[in-house]
Amino acid sequence: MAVLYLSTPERGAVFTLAFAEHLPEVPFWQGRAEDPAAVRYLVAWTAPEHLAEAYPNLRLIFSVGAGVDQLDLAGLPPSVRVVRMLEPGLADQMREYVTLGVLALHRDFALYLDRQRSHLWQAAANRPSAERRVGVMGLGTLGQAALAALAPFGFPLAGWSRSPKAIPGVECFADLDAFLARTDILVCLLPLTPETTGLLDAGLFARLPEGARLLHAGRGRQLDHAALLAALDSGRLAAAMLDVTDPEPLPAGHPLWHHPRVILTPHVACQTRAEDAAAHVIAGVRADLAGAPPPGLVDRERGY
Ligand code: NDP
Ligand code: OXD
Repeated sequence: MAVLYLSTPERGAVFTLAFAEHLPEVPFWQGRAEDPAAVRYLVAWTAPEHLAEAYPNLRLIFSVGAGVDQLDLAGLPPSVRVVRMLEPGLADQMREYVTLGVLALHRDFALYLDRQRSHLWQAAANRPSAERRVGVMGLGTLGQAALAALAPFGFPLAGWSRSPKAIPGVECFADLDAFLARTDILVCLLPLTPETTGLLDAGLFARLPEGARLLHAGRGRQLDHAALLAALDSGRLAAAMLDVTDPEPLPAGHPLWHHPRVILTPHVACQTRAEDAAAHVIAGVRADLAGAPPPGLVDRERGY
C-alpha cells in the first residue's frame, strides 16, 4: 500500500520529508508509481485519465486545494472517495482576504484608485459600518472564518447556506431572496457545483439593494462576467473585487482588466502551505488506516 503524489515538485519534496518522518511505514512516491497496483492514496489537483485501470486499488484522492470542482466527481470509480484540503492556513488567509476586500469595498477603494490614476483629489462620503450590511454566501470552513474576522468592525452580518445554521452575531438565511435584499456587500465563498454555477447573474444582482458591492473568492464559473459588467455600468452594483474569474487569467483586453470600479487579484486569497498540507494528508491516511473517515471527506452526491 502506497501514496502517489502528482503535484508540484517543490511541495512534493516537503511531503516526502514529512512522510519519511511521520508515516515511514507507508511508501511515498512522487511523480511515478513504482507499483501502480499498490497505490491506495493519490495526492493531486486533477485525476489522471483511466484512473480505475491505472490504479486498481485506489481508495482516496486528496485534493491539493480546498475546492474539488476540478475533479470530475461523477466520473470517478464508485470505490474512490475524495478528500478536500483542510489546513488551518487556508482559513487564516481567507480571513485576511475577506477583511481586506470588505473594507476596500466599504471604503470605496476602487473609486479612489481610479481617482488617483486621474490625479483627482476628491472625497466621497464615508458610510458608518453599522449601515453597511455584509452577507456571506457559503457558511462552511471559509465562510465562517471570514464572518468571525469581520465581527469587530460593526457591520450587520448575515450568511446563506444550504442547511440551516446558528452562528452567534450572524443572521443565518436559507431564503436567498431575503438574504440578498438585506445585503450591501455580498461575499461569495461557495463551492462550484451544478447548483452554484452561474449563480451570480443579472437576476441575482437585481435582487440586491441598488449600489451593492460584490467580493468574489469562490470560483470564476459562479459569476456571469457580462452580467457583472452590465450591473456595474448601470450603477446597480457600485464596485466589485474578484479573486477568481473564468478563465484564469482573463484574456488580454477583457473589460474587467481595466474597469474603473473593479479590483482584480490573481486567485491568491489562499495558498496552501506544503508543510500543513502534508500534515493534513498524513492525518487522512492515518484515519483511513484506522477505519475512520479522513477529515475533509467530500460528499460526492452533494459535490463538495
Ligand atoms: P465548505 O465545504 O466548508 O463550505 C461550503 C459552504 O457552501 C457550506 O456552508 C454549504 O452549505 C454552502 N453551499 C454549498 N452549496 C450551496 C448551495 N447550492 N446553496 C447554498 N449554500 C451552499 O467549503 P470551504 O468553506 O472550505 O470552501 C468554499 C469554497 O471556497 C471552495 O469550494 C473553493 O471554491 C473556494 N476557495 C477559494 C480560494 C481562493 O483562493 N479564492 C481558496 C480556497 C477555497 P451547507 O453548510 O449547508 O453544506
Ligand atoms: C483552493 C483554491 O481551492 O486555492 O484551495 O482555490
